[in-house]
Amino acid sequence: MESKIILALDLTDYQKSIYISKIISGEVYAIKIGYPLVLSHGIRIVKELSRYSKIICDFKLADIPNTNRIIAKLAKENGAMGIISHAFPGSDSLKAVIDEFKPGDIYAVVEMSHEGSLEYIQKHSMEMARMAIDLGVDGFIVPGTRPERIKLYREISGRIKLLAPGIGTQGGDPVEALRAGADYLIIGRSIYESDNPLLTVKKLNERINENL
Ligand code: NUP
Repeated sequence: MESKIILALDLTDYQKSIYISKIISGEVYAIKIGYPLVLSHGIRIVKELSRYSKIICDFKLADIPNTNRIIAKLAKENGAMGIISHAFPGSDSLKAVIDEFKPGDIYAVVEMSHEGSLEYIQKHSMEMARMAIDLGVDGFIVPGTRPERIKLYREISGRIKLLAPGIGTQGGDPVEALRAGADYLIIGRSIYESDNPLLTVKKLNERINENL
């Protein structure tokens, strides 16, 4: 069975990131990289890691359409298969990402996993989700820390994939998030900071397969 796990590789160490990507790629659906790795080693790290795994660029695009477009183009040119964009800057900004990055997968952040997400983002999350569906995104980032919210997104999302971060270190439970309707789990520290990342992922995959 295909793994439900997307490894969040928030490292700055080059050797460690290559090593973990190599050993873990066969056990995860994709690897998500963001500013820690790209600011440390440049956008070429996307190309390099895409030799081992599908890469999702977590750039949380939140700019005017033109700037979003330029960044989406860089991610695409360097081999990313997916990109994460914020929805809150509005439909024109998100549409710019979609137009530039297709046929790659575009995932829109509609609600975040941390506490601060309740202050502003969550208040408009359903509106943002509907806007993103209308524009044709492929998936949403939904909070793995709040399974009851994942259920709501599942109800309105149809074919749209739900990717849930916040599992493990932030307190979310993998099986609960998947039962609530998540398609994939984004997991970082509880894998790459463990003593044996490969064994940790294998055990997670086993637990998921046994409980779904
Ligand atoms: O709402 C979000 N929460 C979140 O943790 C949206 C995200 N993109 N993330 C990212 O998921 C976060 O930046 C990190 O890369 C990963 C979770 O990592 P960890 O808490 O499992 O270490």
